[in-house]
Amino acid sequence: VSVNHPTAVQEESSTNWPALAPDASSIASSIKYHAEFSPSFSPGQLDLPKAFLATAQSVRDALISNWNATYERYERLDVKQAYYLSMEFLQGRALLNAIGNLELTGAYAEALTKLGHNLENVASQEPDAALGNGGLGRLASCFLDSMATLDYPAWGYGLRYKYGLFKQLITKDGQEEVAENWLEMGSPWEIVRNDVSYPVKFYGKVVCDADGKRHWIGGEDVTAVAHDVPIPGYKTKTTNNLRLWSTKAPANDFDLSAFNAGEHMQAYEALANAEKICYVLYPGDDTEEGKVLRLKQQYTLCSASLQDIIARFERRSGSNINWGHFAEKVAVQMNDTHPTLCIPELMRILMDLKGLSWNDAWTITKRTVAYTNHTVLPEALEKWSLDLMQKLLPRHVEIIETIDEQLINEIVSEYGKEDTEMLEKKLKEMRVLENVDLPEQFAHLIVKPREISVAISLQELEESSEESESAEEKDESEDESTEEEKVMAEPPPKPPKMVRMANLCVVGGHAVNGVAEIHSEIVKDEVFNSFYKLWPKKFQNKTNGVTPRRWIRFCNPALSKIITEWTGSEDWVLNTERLGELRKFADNKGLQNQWRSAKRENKMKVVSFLKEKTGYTVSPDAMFDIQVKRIHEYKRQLLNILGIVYRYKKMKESSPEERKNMYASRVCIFGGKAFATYVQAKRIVKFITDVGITVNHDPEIGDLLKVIFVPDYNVSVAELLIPASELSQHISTAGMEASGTSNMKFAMNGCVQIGTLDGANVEIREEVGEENFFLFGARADEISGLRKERAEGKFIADPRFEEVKEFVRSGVFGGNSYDELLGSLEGNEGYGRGDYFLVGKDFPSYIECQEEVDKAYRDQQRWTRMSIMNTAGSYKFSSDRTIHEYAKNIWNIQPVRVE
Ligand code: NBG
Repeated sequence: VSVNHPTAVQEESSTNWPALAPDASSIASSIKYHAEFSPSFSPGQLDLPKAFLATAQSVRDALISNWNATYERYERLDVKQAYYLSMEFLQGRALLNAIGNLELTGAYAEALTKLGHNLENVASQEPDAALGNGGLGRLASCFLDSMATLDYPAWGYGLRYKYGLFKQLITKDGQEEVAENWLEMGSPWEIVRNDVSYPVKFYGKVVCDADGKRHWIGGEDVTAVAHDVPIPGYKTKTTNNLRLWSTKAPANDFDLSAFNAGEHMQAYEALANAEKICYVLYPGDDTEEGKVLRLKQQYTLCSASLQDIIARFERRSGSNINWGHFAEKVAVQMNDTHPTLCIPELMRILMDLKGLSWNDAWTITKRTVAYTNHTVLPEALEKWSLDLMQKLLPRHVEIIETIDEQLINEIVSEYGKEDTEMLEKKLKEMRVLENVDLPEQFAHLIVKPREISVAISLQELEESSEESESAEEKDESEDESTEEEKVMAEPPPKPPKMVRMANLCVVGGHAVNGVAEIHSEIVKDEVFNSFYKLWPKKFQNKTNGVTPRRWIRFCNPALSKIITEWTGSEDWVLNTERLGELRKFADNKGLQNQWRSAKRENKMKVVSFLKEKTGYTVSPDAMFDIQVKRIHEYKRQLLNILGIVYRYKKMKESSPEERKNMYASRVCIFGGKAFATYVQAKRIVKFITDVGITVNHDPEIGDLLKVIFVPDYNVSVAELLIPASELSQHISTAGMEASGTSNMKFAMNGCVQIGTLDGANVEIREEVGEENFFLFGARADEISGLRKERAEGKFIADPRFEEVKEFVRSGVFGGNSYDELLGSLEGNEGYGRGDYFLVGKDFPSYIECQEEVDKAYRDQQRWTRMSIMNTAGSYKFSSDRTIHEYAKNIWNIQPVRVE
């Protein structure tokens, strides 16, 4: 792996900041100034919430001045800019990150001390900006950090949800969700641009004028308003932008006469209707209203962002706009399929508003847009009802239909000469529209359903269709069946017509990438295999990465200090390949001692945190074994907890002496949110907490085993847990986790992993070395065979798996028999999904592997070596490397130094 940073980045340039906040005294004055003149609180005492806000506002001053300089530079040089469109950004807290990147942490700490505060306490006042679910949103945020750090002209575009991801409470009944009002106190980081707003239209109809031009008219309009969040790079003046849209009703939509007539609700109906678009991240979409809202969100993001991008292009072009140059100035990356509407929206604007031909617009769109796939789970590959889309976005549906038609043409010219069966198969699989009849001009190519498909020439085809017509007539004349039989013989209702967003992305984008090597292979070989065969050059891999600033340098100062000392400088924060130098000291006693004491320091923080959040007291001498991620069956928290239950059972069966010899003490920590309507995931949460209640109060077990579910896992909690981790679990069913990114953060922080050969685990294991990774479980290429075997009733469960289930059913954990939960692991498909995620299959190799973990941990020297080797081998997983790859192979953008 070569991680080359442009030379510009290696220069240290940040010594002369604008005179806003260079030293502790002027920072203190700036904070005092903001406490008085940017007030959100009553005058008087500088208490903690106020101190946070005033501190953040003083940082923002520095960010704004850098933001402006960066913006002017891009504007003046008219450079090609990349735009990362994402429905999610999981930013977490910004204060420590911003002052860290500005290299002002020391000065701020000192300034706050002068004001009677402590930086850490002040920083902890900040609510997490959780405008995302998990990996996909956090990846977007890591990317923003790398883009700015590497001086790439690149912006993020997203939505400013009023309520981010819900707050999770853990009660005796499991998870409860509460709205997360992160904007309650206002956000000090956003700058509202009242002068940057665009109309976004829904519903209405399309009319054609005398020249044949299409116009989308009527319907309802909302206004999208820009909120800019400055994104500072590390050790550079470059400060990029995350532009988030909020929606409001157009200026004159308040119905005053209705209000005066006492119809208060009706008076603000339009306002409420517009504002609710950006109310919540992932509104429930089980209802029609929910679906409409979600589609409105997606379209708002695409439409407002593209209008903004196009306006910028036009402005920078001045009087000579050449649309042929658009793709030389603009790259749009779609983070998963959520922003797919970018494709028809760009087409619409170019054709209907800018007057370009279909062909020109299509060429430009394809050269501009690229798509990243983040999942292979079929239920996550978005499809939208064509009828719903037709109502909401009638012009886009016309465009999508034409794209579909073009694609059919291409498929026909590729496969039309082969047998019709093949052609039919390809059309069925590849078309953008699903369950939609072929356009008339193609209808003759395909034999009607239920007729036997045979390779036939056109002439034969005509003959056969004549025959089938006459056969139909004959059927009718001879029809003597009873009414009842007729009803029974009626064809089943037609399946709903859908738009497949992923197919649209693949067709309309010039590049398609997966997010880890194994995932990108699956994308080519399975998910989009037919497209891959048609356009092999489109497909790429971009293994994910995470920012080493937030995920080592700032969240783990103790370890950072040691790395700097042993590698000789702080260079590693930008050039992570320098972490590799730690390898040669992996056995050094001095380094090992320092390493262990840093880990212990971090563990102590978690000990107090757990006490505060859960009431449980845990020992810092025990191994901290962590699984934190969204709760999902494929991520297999159930495998982890069943492994723990098995361990508990065995401990109970042994004498105190045996227990001590066999097992390393462990604190098993879980964290993660279950989607509010995902019942099985919520059962898993409840089960874990139930096990915790029993095990943690068992005096026979004591510190040997503790099971803790940390409530409300988020970015800030991750920043605390990951530096303290010793073992982390990445145990998804092979082939199902596209990449994973926490695995990278854990490795960077010297955490050894137990995992399957899935997602980025594969590459992590390669980099850190097999001997420093605990591998178990079936491989991706075995999974479908294993499922089939299971479905045929050929799977014989390991007795240890039967034993653990039996134990759970016996009622040890509060009298509940967990029928639904355990039922999902049984049977052959059908009932309860027949252990689709193969927990039972991998269980024996998992628990055996865990025994190896215990052995290794008891040899602390060996363990510390493994830990060091994990940090040393993690250099590839910096998002700087990933962003360089996107910049070079997809976006074609160059770094620009802001002087
Ligand atoms: C997630 C995958 C993870 C991956 C992140 C970031 C979605 C749709 N996908 O494995 O499940 O690490 O994306 O790429 O959220």
